[in-house]
Amino acid sequence: GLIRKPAAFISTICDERGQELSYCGVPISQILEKQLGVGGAISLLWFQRELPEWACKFFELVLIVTADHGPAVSGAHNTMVTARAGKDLISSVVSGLLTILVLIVTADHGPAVSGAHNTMVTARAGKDLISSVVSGLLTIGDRFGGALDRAAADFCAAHDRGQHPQEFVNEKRAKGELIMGIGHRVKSINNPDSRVRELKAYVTSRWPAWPVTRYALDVEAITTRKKPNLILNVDGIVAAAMVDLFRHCQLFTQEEGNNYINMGSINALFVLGRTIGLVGHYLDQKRMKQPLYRHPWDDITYMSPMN
Ligand code: Q5B
Repeated sequence: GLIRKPAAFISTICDERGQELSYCGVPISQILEKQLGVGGAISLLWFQRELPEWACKFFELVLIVTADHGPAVSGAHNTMVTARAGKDLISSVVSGLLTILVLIVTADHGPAVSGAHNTMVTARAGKDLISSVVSGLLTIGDRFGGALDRAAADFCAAHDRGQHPQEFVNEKRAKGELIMGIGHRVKSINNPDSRVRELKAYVTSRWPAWPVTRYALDVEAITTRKKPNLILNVDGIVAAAMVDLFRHCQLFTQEEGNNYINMGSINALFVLGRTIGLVGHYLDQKRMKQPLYRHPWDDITYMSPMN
C-alpha cells in the first residue's frame, strides 16, 4: 500500500490552504465580522483559543502603550543609528544583525562607528556580550522592556507562597537581586508613568480578579518609600496583569498558564508593541534623510590599559 511520508513540519495555529485563511480554525472573515481585532488574532495565534473581549482589548492596550517610548531608549536608538548607516527596514529594525557583518570584515575602527556603538548601547542596557553584538531588537532585556517574564514568575511565586510583600522586598535585597518590574530611569511617584496608570485602571476595572496585580502594587508601595523611582513599571504591570488573566479568565488550566509564562509569551507582548515603534523610527530617519551617525569623541572616555 501507500506509505505516507511523514510531514517535515506540523502547524497548529494557521491554515492557508482552503478558500479562506483561518487562525486556529477560525476563518478570518469571522474574525473581522466578530470584530475580534488584533487582540483577537493574538488570542488565537498565540493561545489557540478565543479569549474574552476584555482580554483581547488588553493585548491591544499593551501594544499601544508599549509601541514606543521616544528616541532615547536603547532599542529606538539602535534602529535610528542603523537606518542612518544606510541599511534597509528589516536590518534597521532587527538592527545590529547586519552591522555585525561590517564589524567582521573591518575588524574594528574605534568605538564611534555605528556597529560598535550599537554594541555599547546594548551592553549598557544590561545584556551579555552576544546579545549586545546582535543588538537592535535584542537590546530588549531584563533592564529594558524584557523584565516581564521574570516579573510575572517572581510576583506570582511570592504571592502563591503567601509571602508578605515586605518580606519579598527584604529577601531580594538580601540576595542582592533587583526586583523585576520595579524601577524606572525617569519615571517616579513624582513623575508618574501614564502608561502604567492607564493599564492599572483597565485591569482593576475589567479583570474578574487581580490578586497578583494587587501584590505587585503592594510591593511598589514599599519600594517607593525607599526611592521615588522604584515604581511598578510598564513591564511589571503587564506581567502581573497577564498572570491574573491566565488564572482568572477560566480558559486556561493552571499548567497551561504557567507554560505560557515560561514560554516567554508575556515578554512577547512588549516585543510586538515595540516593533511598531522601531519601524516608526526607521521611517522617520529615512523621511528626514538623516546622515550616517558618528558618536562624538568628547562623549567617549578612551581608557587603553597600555596608556
Ligand atoms: N534599584 C529600570 O534603574 C532600571 C531596583 C532597585 C530593587 C529594583 C532598574 C531595573 C528591574 C528591571 C526592570 C524594566 C534599569 C524597566 C523598561 C521599558 C521602558 C524604558 C524607558 C520603555 C532603572 C539605583 C538604585 C540602586 C539599585 C536600586 C533600582 N532598581 N532595587 N529593585 N528593581 N529594574 N526593567 O534608575 O542602594 O543606590 O545601590 O533594572 O523592571 O525598560 O522608558 O527608559 O518603554 O522603553 O538606572 O519604560 O530599576 O537605577 O540601576 O542605577 O539603581 O536603585 O539597587 O540602589 P536606574 P540603578 P543603591 S521599564
